[in-house]
Amino acid sequence: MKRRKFLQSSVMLAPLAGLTQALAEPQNTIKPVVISTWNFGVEANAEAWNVLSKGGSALDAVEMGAQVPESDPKQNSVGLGGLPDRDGRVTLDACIMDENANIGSVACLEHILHPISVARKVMEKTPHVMLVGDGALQFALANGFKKEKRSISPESEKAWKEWLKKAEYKPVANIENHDTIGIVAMDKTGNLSGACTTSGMAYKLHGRVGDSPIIGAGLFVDNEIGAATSTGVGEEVIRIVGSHLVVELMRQGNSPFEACKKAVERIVKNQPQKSKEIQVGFLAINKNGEHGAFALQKGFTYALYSNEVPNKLFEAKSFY
Ligand code: SD4
Repeated sequence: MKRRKFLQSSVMLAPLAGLTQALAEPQNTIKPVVISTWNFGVEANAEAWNVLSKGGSALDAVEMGAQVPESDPKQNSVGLGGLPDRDGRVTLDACIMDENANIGSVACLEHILHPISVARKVMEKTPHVMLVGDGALQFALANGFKKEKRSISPESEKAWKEWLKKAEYKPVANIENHDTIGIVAMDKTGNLSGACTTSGMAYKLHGRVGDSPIIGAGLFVDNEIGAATSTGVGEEVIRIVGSHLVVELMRQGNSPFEACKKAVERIVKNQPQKSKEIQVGFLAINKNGEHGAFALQKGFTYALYSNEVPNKLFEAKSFY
């Protein structure tokens, strides 16, 4: 990606000086590199970088990074700290994909601290790619994961009880507090992997599954081309098989920024009215380690960590 295009792709929240330096040699592949969604991406990246900077694999890096918000009980959009469904149950969705198109996924999983690691076990230990609900829990317990006694945080329970007074399902863009972590990385050897984990849309119907655990929707990796992930209203991402679309658009020669933008435009084309009220954001890297992001609404932040840009937060450009 040319420097001009890169600058178009994002508005830096940090000073521009470092960035200019970082992009002085656009021909060189930027690796290792990790990017992840939203403000908590900074902490997730730091953990992922611990792995990448020691020569570890992109797969280990994204799993470690995704575990960070999963472990945080104050994080009300990922992991067991997440807001529940309308029945008061915290149901978790996660998936992981490596450089060889190995995939693993869990959906509607309860009582488990690290759904991303269960997804990895599904990938590595089963002939399947996705386990849901009780079956996913059963598999997790059989594979050494602990059933957490408390499966909803006191704060989330309080928020749910408040919500029950009106019981209206009306997600508000960016302030609905259910941001997903999508994290994609390229390691020193040039291999790509990605992970995505969430508690999903707050106050969803019990059993609802969003884009985040669906390979191709919430996450997609093609080791020849690049990797992409998404956040926001999952139904709209599934409708366009968003992350796969972004990767295929990069295959056709689009930069990560252009690919993310075109995917967002597809959502607008499908749902011109609805797209004004909801948030969806895409984040991608290509095989050169160049990155890009684009969202429907303002306010979609993401974090980038490479040797040249040590963990900075950006705000993506948006359609509206
Ligand atoms: C979902 N994509 O369950 C997730 C939610 C999300 O920012 O990312 N919110 O649809």
